[in-house]
Amino acid sequence: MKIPTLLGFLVLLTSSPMTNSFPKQFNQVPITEYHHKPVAGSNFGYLALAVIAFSILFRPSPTKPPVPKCPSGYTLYENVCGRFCYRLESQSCRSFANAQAICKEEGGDLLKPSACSYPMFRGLSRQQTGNCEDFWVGAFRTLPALNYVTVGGAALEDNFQFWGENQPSRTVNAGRQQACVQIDNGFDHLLNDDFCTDTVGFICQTLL
Ligand SMILES: [Ca+2]
Ligand SMILES: [Ca+2]
Repeated sequence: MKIPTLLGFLVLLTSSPMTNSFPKQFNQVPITEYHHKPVAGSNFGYLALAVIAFSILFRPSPTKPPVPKCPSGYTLYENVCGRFCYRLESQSCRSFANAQAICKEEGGDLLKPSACSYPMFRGLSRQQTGNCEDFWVGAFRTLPALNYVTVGGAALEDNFQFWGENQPSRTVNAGRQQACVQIDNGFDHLLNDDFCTDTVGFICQTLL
């Protein structure tokens, strides 16, 4: 219903009643009495109708889902690959353990590697011009085990397609001691297992 139409309807409802107050024996009622004679109960009914009409017109719109809110310094990541918040640190380079501790203090953990979202984070890492060129992500192995696991405890597939050339190097000489995974500038921003004590950048992730 259009606003002018509704307002007209409401004015009609809340004005002095006419139909119910029309005397059955019109000729027997003085003009002055006709104009001022109240009719018990009719105004209350009209008021109730007006309230109903207002409640229909001004009823609250359906509640919209709350806008996701990321922690300060974090950016919302949202597409078919997932929905979470992330923060890439490129100024303050840290060891794997220190980087993970910072992410946990901020309510999350290091970014869990995902084949679906990796291209975006690879591109983001490539754009960085800060102090740190490589970036820890949430995958590691506990020596002397050879299998990498993610921060969620799930296995990082050996066929993860974003390992750098000849990586992981866990079975090759010095590579045996490389147990933490990073996006490595030296490998075209693909994954490399490196020494956990190296100080590099890192990517934190918090779930919504
Ligand atoms: Ca490196
Ligand atoms: Ca390596």
